[in-house]
Amino acid sequence: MKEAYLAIDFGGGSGRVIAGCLSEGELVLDTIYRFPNRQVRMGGHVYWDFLSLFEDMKTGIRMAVEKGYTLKSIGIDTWGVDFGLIDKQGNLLGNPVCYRDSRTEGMPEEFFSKVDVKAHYAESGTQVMAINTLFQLYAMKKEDNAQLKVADKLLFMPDLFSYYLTGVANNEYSIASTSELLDAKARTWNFKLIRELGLPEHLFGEVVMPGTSRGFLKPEIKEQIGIDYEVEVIAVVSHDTASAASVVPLSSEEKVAFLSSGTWSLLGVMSDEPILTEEARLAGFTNEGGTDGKICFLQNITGLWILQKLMQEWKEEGKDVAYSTLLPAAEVAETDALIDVDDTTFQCPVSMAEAITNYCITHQQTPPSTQGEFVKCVLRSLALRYKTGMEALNRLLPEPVTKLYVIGGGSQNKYLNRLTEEAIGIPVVEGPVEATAIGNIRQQMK
Ligand code: LFR
Repeated sequence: MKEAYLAIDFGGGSGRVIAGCLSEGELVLDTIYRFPNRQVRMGGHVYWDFLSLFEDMKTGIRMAVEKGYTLKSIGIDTWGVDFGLIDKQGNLLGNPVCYRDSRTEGMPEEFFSKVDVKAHYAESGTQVMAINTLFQLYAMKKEDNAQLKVADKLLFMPDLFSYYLTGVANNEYSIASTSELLDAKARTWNFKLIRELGLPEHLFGEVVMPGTSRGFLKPEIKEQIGIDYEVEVIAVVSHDTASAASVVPLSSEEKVAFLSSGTWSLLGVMSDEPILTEEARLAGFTNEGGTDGKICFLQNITGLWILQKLMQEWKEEGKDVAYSTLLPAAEVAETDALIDVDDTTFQCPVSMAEAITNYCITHQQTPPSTQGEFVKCVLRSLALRYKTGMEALNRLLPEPVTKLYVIGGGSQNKYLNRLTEEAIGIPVVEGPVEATAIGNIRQQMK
C-alpha cells in the first residue's frame, strides 16, 4: 500500500486527479484520471456542469483507492472567479454560471460610473475584467436574482467541491482573491465594498489561508469511494494559477517571471506585497493571493482558449485536430494575420473561426483560411501579446526579467514557446506541465 496525496485539479477545459507519492525524497506523480470540463449552454446562459464534475472527482478518488493507494489527504484547485451559492441546509442553489456568460457584459462600465476606479484599485489591486466575481454578483443583484436572496453562503469552486466532500464551508484565500472583493493588503473581505454593492455580508465566510484543514471526508463519501479510514481535505493554494506559480524556482541571480499557460495565459512575477500603484492599474495588472502570503502580480491574458475552441469546432466538422498535425502545418503556413487575443469578440463566440475571420476583415487583414493558417495566426498573436505584457512588467519592476518559466499544459506547445522566446528576447524554460498539481501536493505535504 503506497501512501499518496491526491491533487484534484479542475481547469477550464479539463480536470484531473493526480496521486503524489514520495519516493526517496522525490515527488512522483501518477495521473489517475482525466475528464473533460464542458461549458453547457441552456436558457440563454452558460453553465459549468457541477454535478458531472463532482461525480468525475469521486470517480478519480475511487480509482486511486482501487489502484492501491492509501490516501493521506486531498487538495482541490480550480480556475478562478466562479462560485456556487448554497442555502442554510447546504443545498446548491443552481448550477454555477460560467464566467463566459454574457450576464456581466457592460457591468464594469456601470459599476465604475458610481465607484472611483483608482480608489477601488488601490484597495482591491485587481485587473478589472467583466468575468470577476464582483461583476457576476453585481449582475445578479441588478436582476433581483432569487438565489441571491435565499443564499446562505457563497463558495468559490474549490470551496464548493470541498464542501460537498466534508461539510465544512469556508473560503480559501487565493481563490477568494480572484473575486475583486478582497482588500489586497489586509488579505480579507472588503466589507465596505460588499455593503456598497448591497450584498448580504453573511454570504462571505471565513477566509482561510492555504494549509488550513477543510475537514474530513463525510461517511457517505468514504462509502462511495470504498475506504473506512479518515481522510483530511486541505485548503491548498486552491486557485490553479497561484498553485502553478508556487512551483517556479526563485533565484537570487535571475529575475524570474512565469507564464502559466492553459485556457488562460497568466504572465507575472511573485511579489512579497501587493503593488497597488496607478501605473500597475493602467498597465492592467492584478494582485492575486499566492503561497506563503506572497502575491502573484500578473496580467490575465486570453490564452489557448481561442485554439481550444477552434479545435473543438474542427472536431465537430470531422477534421483532424491532433497537435502533431496542426503545429507543423502552422509552422509552414503563410499568413501575416494577427488578432488582439483579448478582444471581447473571442470571449465566447458561437464560432471562433468566424470570429477570427470577421476580426481580420474589420482590421483590413486577409483572414486565415486553412487550419494551419488559423493556428499560426493565433499563436503568433499570443506571442506578440506576451511581448507587450513583458514590456509592461519590466516597466513596473525595479529590474527587468531575465528568464521566463512557461508552466502548465500549454508549455508543451514547443512552437508557441519558440515564438514567445523570439518575441520577448530572453530565455524561456519549459515546464513543469503539471505545475498546478505539484503546487497542490506540495502544499498538502507542508
Ligand atoms: C486560469 C484561471 C485564471 C483566471 C481564469 C478565470 O485557469 O484561474 O487565473 O483568471 O482562470 O477564472
